[in-house]
Amino acid sequence: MRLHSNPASPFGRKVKVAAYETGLMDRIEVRNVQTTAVGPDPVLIVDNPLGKIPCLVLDDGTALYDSRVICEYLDSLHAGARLFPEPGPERWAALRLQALGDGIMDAALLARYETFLRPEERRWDAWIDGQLDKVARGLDRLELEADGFAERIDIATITAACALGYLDFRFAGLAWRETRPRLAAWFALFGARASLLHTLPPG
Ligand SMILES: N[C@@H](CCC(=O)N[C@@H](CS)C(=O)NCC(=O)O)C(=O)O
Repeated sequence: MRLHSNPASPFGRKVKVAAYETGLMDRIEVRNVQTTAVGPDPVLIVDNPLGKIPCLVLDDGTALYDSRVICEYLDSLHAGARLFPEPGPERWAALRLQALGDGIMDAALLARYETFLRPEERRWDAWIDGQLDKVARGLDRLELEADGFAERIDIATITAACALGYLDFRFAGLAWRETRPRLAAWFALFGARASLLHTLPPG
């Protein structure tokens, strides 16, 4: 299988962590891509018309996106403990936490694009602040739930860890740990897993 991704992409990292945790990473060849809304990668858009990473191309040419679909697909390929719980209350809880982690990454990415991509004279500070407020509220919610993360390796904890890793990578100044000690303690342990260490964003 071929994965369009980028070492800096938190959603790409989520898929790679899921692949490591399910023992499937050695079946995936990664194609590193630079892609933005204003400069989509020409090869990627053949597989994903949205021009977004991650996108997984199966051996028969079928393209899967986005990270939620790819992670669930990978989870269907292995015989170990499931990343996605069976249908029922646990599954809804895990999917909701996945959406929370994805939402933190979406908001952080939009804030990043606004400063990194958008020409300075067109920047809108209130909009950046609004995205970072979403990040802060999302983190507060994760802090409330962090006690339930211990020992869990599933799509909820993988997504939360990738969101926190992205904040450390691009928004170190947020100092999110200062007011979220339980989340910080959990991430110190979870972030030391081999799957997370193998997929660290570029230093
Ligand atoms: N919902 C998507 C989000 C993917 C996403 O936003 N990827 C970013 C990079 S981390 C991207 O490809 N941005 C390029 C663009 O917005 O055109 C997922 O879960 O995979």
